[in-house]
Amino acid sequence: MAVFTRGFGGRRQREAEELPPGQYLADGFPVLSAGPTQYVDTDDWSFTITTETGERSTWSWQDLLAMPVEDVTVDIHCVTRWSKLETRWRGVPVDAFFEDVESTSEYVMAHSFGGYTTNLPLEDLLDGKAWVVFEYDDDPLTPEHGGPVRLLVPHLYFWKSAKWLSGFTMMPSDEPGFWEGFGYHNYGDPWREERYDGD
Ligand SMILES: Nc1nc2c(c(=O)[nH]1)N[C@H]1C(S)=C(S)[C@@H](COP(=O)(O)O)O[C@H]1N2
Ligand SMILES: [Mo]
Repeated sequence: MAVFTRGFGGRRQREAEELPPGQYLADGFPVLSAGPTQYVDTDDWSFTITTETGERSTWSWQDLLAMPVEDVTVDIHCVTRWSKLETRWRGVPVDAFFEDVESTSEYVMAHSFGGYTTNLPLEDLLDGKAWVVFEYDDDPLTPEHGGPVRLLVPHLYFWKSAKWLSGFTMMPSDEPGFWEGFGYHNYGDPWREERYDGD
């Protein structure tokens, strides 16, 4: 009981002090998708990085499971103002995919099954800042939350964490993804409240 009370107090403390500006703590785990939920079998899933020269590297579900896996506990922040603290994921750091990819491009377009896209600087995906995840809270990632595999980029607003991830295209110059083309901020740092174009 004492442990529970202390833990709860700690969480409340975090809520007050550690939410980015304009965010509130979500109840549960909201689902936000611009289109219909995609149902992709692990047998049909693959992830392809296409470079500026057209070179392609592809990983199957089996390839993914053979890669170095990490457990990560991170806070996530949606531009619609909900945040969730200490969410638990399992996946492969994006760095591992780039070990065998040769590219001079500094920008990445993440692609999803279903057609969603979002753009990111390559450096925001590397050095342990982003993961290709397939479990949430010790269970396989559900289709609603982007399973079998989604991108996780917790230091940016959650629209950058593409659900139903299918690939990266390397871009020599930056281009807007889906929401970025509809007026969302190009970069999306929650601590600077970069919600919309011009913020
Ligand atoms: N493919 C795809 N990925 C997506 C989206 C989407 O519509 N399609 N929505 C984004 C937005 S705006 C948010 S807040 C999160 C929501 O993830 P969740 O439904 O798991 O909470 O997914 C992001 N990734
Ligand atoms: Mo969002």
